[in-house]
Amino acid sequence: MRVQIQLLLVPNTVPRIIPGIFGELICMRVLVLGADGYLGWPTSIYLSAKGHQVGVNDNFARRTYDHELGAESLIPITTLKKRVDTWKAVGGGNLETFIGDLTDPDFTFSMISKFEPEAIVHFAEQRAAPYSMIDRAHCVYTQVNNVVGTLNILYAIAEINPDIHLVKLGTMGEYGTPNIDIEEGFIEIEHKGRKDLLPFPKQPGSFYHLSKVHDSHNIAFATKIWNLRSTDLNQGVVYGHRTDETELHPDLATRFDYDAVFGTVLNRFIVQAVIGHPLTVYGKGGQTRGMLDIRDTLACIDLALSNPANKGEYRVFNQFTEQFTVGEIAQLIAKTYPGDVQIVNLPDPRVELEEHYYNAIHTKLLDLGLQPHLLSDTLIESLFGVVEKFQHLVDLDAIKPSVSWRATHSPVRSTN
Ligand code: NAD
Ligand code: USQ
Repeated sequence: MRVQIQLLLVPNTVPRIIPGIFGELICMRVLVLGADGYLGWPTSIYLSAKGHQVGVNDNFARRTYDHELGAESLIPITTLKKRVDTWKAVGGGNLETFIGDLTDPDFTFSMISKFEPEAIVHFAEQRAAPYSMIDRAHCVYTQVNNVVGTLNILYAIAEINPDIHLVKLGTMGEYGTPNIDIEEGFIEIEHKGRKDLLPFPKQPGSFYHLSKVHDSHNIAFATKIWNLRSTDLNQGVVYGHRTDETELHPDLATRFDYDAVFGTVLNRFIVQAVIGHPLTVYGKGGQTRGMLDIRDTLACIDLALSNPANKGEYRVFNQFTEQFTVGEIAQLIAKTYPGDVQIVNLPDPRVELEEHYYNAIHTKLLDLGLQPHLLSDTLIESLFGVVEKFQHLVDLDAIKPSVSWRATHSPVRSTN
């Protein structure tokens, strides 16, 4: 099935059967943008292990935010060069590397011309909601970086090869928390006796989430006018750290953030439980989010690549496996951790509904064959183990929420 579809996607391509370290597969040329990040790195080596020819791009913006915020990944990570060399040394294959900024149109065009991808996986954006809410400059940076980078990619695809399948990381937060079920991208509306299938209304909760909405509109429009192929993956909050490939060598580890700006909620609560810090539930803790294990991020990307969008098709998948309230996550972690765990309800630094209806449909990836890793005691226990190993590196100052949605100048750590 997978083979037939890929041959249909690129009719002039000679099938290349390559032995990957985890089996054999028809090989595609896949360019991963944002490949030095939390999700981009494990995705790159996962696709390489599957036998694809993988190109990797990053401009190290994420490492620069660490310097700015005085924060860093709890689990030490090596440089991209070292990661790429290590991957080759463990038998994982060559990753052609392109260092550069996607907001530079000439760089983006020449990278895509040179690598000649059949598919592009686009992770390369500023992805922290709190970072985008620090002040005017961080808001503008986030929106320019994300929206302009994506526009440059769309133009390059249209000019170089409109057959390239763009797989773009969006976010469930584009929808916000409406008082109705959230559909997968589109909703049928009947208005004054007429019906249409329209984009689901977007009510995002930060300037970062808004940048993803702007991207989605730009991708949908470009796909329509230039007859492109695109998949918008509205992903929920990701947790976890280990993948089959990162486990092969310590230098292949991906980052694990726990600070109040870049750390996502479950990863943060794991660190807090291990170091004996109260779990920082913002507000009432009734905020509900779709979530997924990092291994399912890789599986979803794989499914999207193997089942490409048709010519002229802009499609949306809601990419998460389970939904939880923040309070439920805190309770689950408190119950699972062998030691004593306190939970505090802090004043919510964000402007968001602290209790709300939430039911998001997420069937399209399951229909394509996704077999979710559901959040289990075993997974939580394994995360405790990883974090315990590095707990001596935790910076307590990084845990307290430092960015308020209400202030136009938030007291981030660098300006304290
Ligand atoms: P990350 O910050 O760890 O990785 C993003 C990478 O993109 C970084 O290495 C950064 O240096 C790079 N980058 C940023 N701007 C760039 C530019 N202009 N040119 C080149 N490289 C650039 O983020 P992540 O957690 O790996 O998330 C990846 C994507 O997935 C993001 O688009 C994010 O919005 C989306 N997403 C993440 C999560 C999550 O929980 N982590 C959830 C939903 C969606
Ligand atoms: N929260 C707490 N305590 C904390 C941290 C967070 O209660 O210590 C709450 C937040 O207020 C929010 C929820 O947990 O209600 C999720 O926050 P988060 O920081 O884990 O996730 P979020 O800001 O939504 O962003 C993350 C990623 C982003 C991605 C998004 C998916 O950083 O890139 O787009 O998850 S989603 O949430 O579906 O939009």
